[in-house]
Amino acid sequence: MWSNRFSRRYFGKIAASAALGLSTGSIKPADAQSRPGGEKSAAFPNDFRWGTATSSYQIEGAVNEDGRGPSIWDRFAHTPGKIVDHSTGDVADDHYFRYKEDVQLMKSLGAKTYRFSIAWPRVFPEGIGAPNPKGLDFYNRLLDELLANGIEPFATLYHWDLPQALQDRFGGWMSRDTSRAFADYSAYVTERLSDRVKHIFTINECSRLVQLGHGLGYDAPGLKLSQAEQNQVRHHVALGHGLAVQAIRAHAKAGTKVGLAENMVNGIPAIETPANIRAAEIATRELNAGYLTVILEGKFTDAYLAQPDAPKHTADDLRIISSPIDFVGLNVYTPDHYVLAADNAHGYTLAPFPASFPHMDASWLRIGPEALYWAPRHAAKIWGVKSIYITENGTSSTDQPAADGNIYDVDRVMYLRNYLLHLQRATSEGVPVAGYFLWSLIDNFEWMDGYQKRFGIYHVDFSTQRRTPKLSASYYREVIRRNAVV
Ligand code: PNW
Repeated sequence: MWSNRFSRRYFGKIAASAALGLSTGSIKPADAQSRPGGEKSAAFPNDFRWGTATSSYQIEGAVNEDGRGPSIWDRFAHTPGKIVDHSTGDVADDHYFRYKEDVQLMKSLGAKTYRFSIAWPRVFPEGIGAPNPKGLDFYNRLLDELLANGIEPFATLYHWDLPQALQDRFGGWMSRDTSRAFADYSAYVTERLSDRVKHIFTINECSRLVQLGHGLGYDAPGLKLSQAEQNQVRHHVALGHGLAVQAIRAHAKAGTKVGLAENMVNGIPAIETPANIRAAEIATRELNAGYLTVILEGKFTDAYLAQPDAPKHTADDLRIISSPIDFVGLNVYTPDHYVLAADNAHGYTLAPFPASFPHMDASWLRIGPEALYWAPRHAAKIWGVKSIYITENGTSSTDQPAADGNIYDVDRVMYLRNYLLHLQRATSEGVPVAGYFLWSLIDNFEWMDGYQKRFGIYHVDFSTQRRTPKLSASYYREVIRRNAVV
């Protein structure tokens, strides 16, 4: 279902490439011995951080608890026809009440880190104005539980659950009032939690929230805006990110690091030749012009600016947007484009995908393990990023308990093994990847797909809330134990 949606969003908005001022990293050739089983050669750096990831609306439930206000996802999920199985996140994984049990699931994997998101409408039910300390208290409890169990928290401030009041009052991200409100919320949370959270991500996946939320209408708030309006939304999200970075720096306890988590559009050399690698770098920089490129370079590309739909902005906006960050998080699921060098104005062409290209259970989830090599390598090479986290990677599967009660999700294990091999290639060549967060710890509310798509390495029976480890949980435990691809 998503294959058409996702491919449509990427084709057709390819603009001319621009002059390049790229920094080069210190990237060494691949270790030819990198294979699973060869424990030493398939190893990750000693201090590599393994974890899992979730987000607030997808797991917490408890939408009316302790003064939480409604979010745009409550409104959207309750609108008939938006979610394939007519479900909502009202209960989801009931994590709000079962977080202690869920922390034990992480502990049993041997994971030392966890990426979760904070629900803005729990903290500011109206988005701005009076805070709701009872809402923030949930995260105080969660942090204390994580730290008591030796798990380092990584917090995302915005994983799409915008307070509905801001949508109603300002038109949400269509207005820079929302960017400013996001900074105020970020300051409030940082002030109170950064004694325990040392890594903060501002916004999760600007790319999807613009395209699916404001272009195609498949995600909340379900808008179908013009290209110019979408570019303006993207600009306000980037501005919100920059203002939040400044607010976090101003309010954080010493040692707090800040970054973002983005599903960067990832161009992969169709055949690994120097010319195609160069073309893939040019394409990747251009295809991320409105967000990652402007954040990391402080300016839009010439081609992005030359289009009639370019966002309205000021020089001051660009200065704020490009406030220095400490790390970049990359959500990597698919090979977005295979790229070839071309003698045209762009310097590259994007190969169309044959209908036979393989995919996982979700039809948008094309299998291209090398995506997990190229995404961090591009970030390091194109922008000189010095610290990278893979903030999401994983797959859904039709996994169900077998007759013996076990869940043999061998397709997910196959997917993870192959993607991790390519991540290991990256770290062995010196690409600075510091950690990996598997999406997801538990099956959860998969946005428009409701509970029909299961991304967890723990199965959840949503009628009983019982969690059961899948084979992939055993696989991941072994990867973490050996610090190597297994
Ligand atoms: C991510 N793509 O979305 C989200 O951050 C998660 O909340 C979600 O549950 C997870 O992936 C699985 O769908 C995606 O470009 C964004 O193909 C973009 C893509 C895929 C997933």
